[in-house]
Amino acid sequence: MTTPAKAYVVAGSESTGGAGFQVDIKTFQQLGVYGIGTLTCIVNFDPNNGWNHRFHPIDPALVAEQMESAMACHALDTVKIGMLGTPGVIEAVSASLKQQEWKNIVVDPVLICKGQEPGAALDTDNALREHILPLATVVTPNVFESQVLSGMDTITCVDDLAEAAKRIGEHGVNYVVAKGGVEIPGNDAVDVIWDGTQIIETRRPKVGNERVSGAGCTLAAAITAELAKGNDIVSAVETARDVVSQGIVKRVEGATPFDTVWQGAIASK
Ligand code: PXL
Repeated sequence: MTTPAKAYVVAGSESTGGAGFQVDIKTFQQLGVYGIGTLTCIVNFDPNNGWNHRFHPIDPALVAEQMESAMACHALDTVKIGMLGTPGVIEAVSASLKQQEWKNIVVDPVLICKGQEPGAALDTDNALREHILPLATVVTPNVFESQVLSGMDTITCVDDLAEAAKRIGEHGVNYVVAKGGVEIPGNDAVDVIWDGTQIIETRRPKVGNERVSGAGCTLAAAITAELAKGNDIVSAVETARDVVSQGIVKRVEGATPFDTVWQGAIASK
């Protein structure tokens, strides 16, 4: 018998394999963690229409049923929440999560998916803030999401990012990992961790200036896997950044206009 650490993900499928659920499960496996997953929606990029997102929600009752199976089968204490897609799914996921105790709830606050109605997206943002963020122990916003969640008008430097992280922390999240990515000028991609008392900066040299698909999903999934193994947040983020940096160096090309992260680049841990 084998007893690996287990991590659970509740997220959407992105059918080219470059983001979402597929990335989460690949990342868990690469880091030696047994992955369990629940699908919330399906996103199919359209090759005949500029690779625009075709978004298909999954019935909230079907999401709840998947969560029932997963949570009954495995003693889980660590979960990543990725794209949820609709207010109905958000409410179902929140209700299911509340049926047990969790040590780590890592929320990647995927706010906008192209192809969704702006009005629907706003409802979804509000539902995420109301039902999911209060449950989060870790949240991993990119610059845009940090702006929206902190209410700041602009984030143009690392000090702004740190301020946004502190403000998001006021919502009761234990750890905010605010990602600067390629958005903030400088040679390094800087992320900041707010732990409720201090800001910890983490840096990696930028690998070009192009956004690579799946970087955010990979980062949050790797943090989740490392927390599932019992590691602390700072070492989890550092390992996750190595997974992403090396995965971008060895990125994978497809017919889409952007490359995607290769989760297999880092040696299995
Ligand atoms: O990268 C954000 C993301 C997350 N989850 C799903 C997605 C995307 C972006 O396309 O499709 C399912």
